[in-house]
Amino acid sequence: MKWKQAWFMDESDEDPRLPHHRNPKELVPLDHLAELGVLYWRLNPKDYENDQQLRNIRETRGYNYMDLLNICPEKLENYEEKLKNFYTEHIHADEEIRYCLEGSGYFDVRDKNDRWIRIWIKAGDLIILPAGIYHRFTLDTSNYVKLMRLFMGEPVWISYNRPQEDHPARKEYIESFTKKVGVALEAH
Ligand code: KMT
Ligand code: NI
Repeated sequence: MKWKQAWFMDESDEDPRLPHHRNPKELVPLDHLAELGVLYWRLNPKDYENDQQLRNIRETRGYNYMDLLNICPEKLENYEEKLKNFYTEHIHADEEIRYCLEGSGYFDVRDKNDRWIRIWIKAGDLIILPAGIYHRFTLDTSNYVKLMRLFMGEPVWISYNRPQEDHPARKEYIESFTKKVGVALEAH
């Protein structure tokens, strides 16, 4: 599938729910995201309770925990405060796994040069952010998303706001790049 759903963001402080494309647009290919450790699957969100593909991903990666999160004022307690926290740049000690079942929204992740990449998530998109990557989330102008949250074992939802350069997960994430470069050099 051609990846048309990620782009480098402009730095304007307009409404975060707007796309924030640069002018001209700078799309980001899927393999660039994979280099950052961001993984992506396109699934069928209609019958997610019986989806074999989802089952396989969950089994392979050990995601035994699952819950659903409706992000709209009627269904989410402390809606404004939660949205504010989601959009504050942070990391986690574990992967962040989100599967969009309805609606849409933006995950922003920092690349190796500290630029924001905006990833547009719609129904059927499952995304995994690695532990230690700086990121944030906002709704788009549709103002609604229904997400499945997956986790390995007992879920931990603690966010560590930037700066976190001494956090073990951050250090490990940064090290994972250096290691990969090391391996690539040895292979030559
Ligand atoms: C988080 O940690 O929950 C986020 O980064 C927000 C995305 S899911 C609403
Ligand atoms: Ni997060």
